[in-house]
Amino acid sequence: MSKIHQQIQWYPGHMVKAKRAIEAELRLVDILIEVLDARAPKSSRNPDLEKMVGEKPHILLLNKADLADEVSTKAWLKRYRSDGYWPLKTNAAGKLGIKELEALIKQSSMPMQKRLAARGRAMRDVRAMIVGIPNCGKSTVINALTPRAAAVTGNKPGVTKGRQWVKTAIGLDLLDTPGILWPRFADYQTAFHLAVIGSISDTVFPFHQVASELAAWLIANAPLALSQRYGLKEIETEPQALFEAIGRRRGLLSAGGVVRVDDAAVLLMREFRGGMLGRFTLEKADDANE
Ligand SMILES: Nc1nc2c(ncn2[C@@H]2O[C@H](COP(=O)(O)OP(=O)(O)OP(=O)(O)O)[C@@H](O)[C@H]2O)c(=O)[nH]1
Ligand SMILES: [Mg+2]
Repeated sequence: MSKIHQQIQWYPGHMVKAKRAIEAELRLVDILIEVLDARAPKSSRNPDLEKMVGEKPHILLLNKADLADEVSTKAWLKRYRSDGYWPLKTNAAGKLGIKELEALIKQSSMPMQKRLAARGRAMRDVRAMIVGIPNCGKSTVINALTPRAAAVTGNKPGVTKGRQWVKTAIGLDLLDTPGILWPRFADYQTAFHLAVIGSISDTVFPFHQVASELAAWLIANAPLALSQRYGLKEIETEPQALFEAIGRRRGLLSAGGVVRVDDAAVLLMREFRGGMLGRFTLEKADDANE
């Protein structure tokens, strides 16, 4: 844990730079679209943005909603709506919620258009920027909003390096920006959640530690899903014992018949991330008081 804290210390300088860039870009746009990961709606949000956005509409996309628990997603939408945001759930990869997003962009930018009209000026394309932590689906959202594949996607943090404007068919100009990291990253639980959803690389939060934390979380919160997925009659109470049980069930054995625990950990993580154990949200909306 202390090692992780040390490594996390490395990020603030990085963050300050990203923050300045976003501040400058925010001046160019009418609305902000912040992409969250619906599995961690609190940890994947950047609290600094709130002040930076000012009066501009701030859309919060609970993306990857297909992997999150539906009841939790509903609770988060309600909470964020009551906090004054424009929240919406999406599954950008499956192109679900995109029509709703287009409607929300139009709706939230109406006051801006009305102000233009009041000054005798014509309606113009809405300018928006998409921000979010690494791997939350920013490029996929942009692709879903544009007729042709316009932004490069990839399932590892930090794929988008450059910056580009993307024109859409619905009178919207989008600015694609690189993902930014949560400044309260120094909080262990936040770092763990971000690591599980694939926003923090293994060099910052060692894989075996993330897998152990995830195993502990599943043992406490979803024992039934574990027993169903891996055909376990009893659920172990320790992560290492759980990896052994999973490894044995899946035949992950070395030549001497010893369970390959590390491979079992990789399997659990991959299957969790792929939604094979079910749909889970790591954070509860009513715990979100800051
Ligand atoms: N299941 C699911 N996967 C998604 C969804 N949206 C995006 N993905 C996947 O998540 C991965 C990351 O998506 P990207 O669009 O590249 O994410 P990004 O935020 O642009 O990532 P960086 O540019 O690296 O910061 C890809 O494998 C996508 O296919 C979604 O709604 N549901
Ligand atoms: Mg990207």
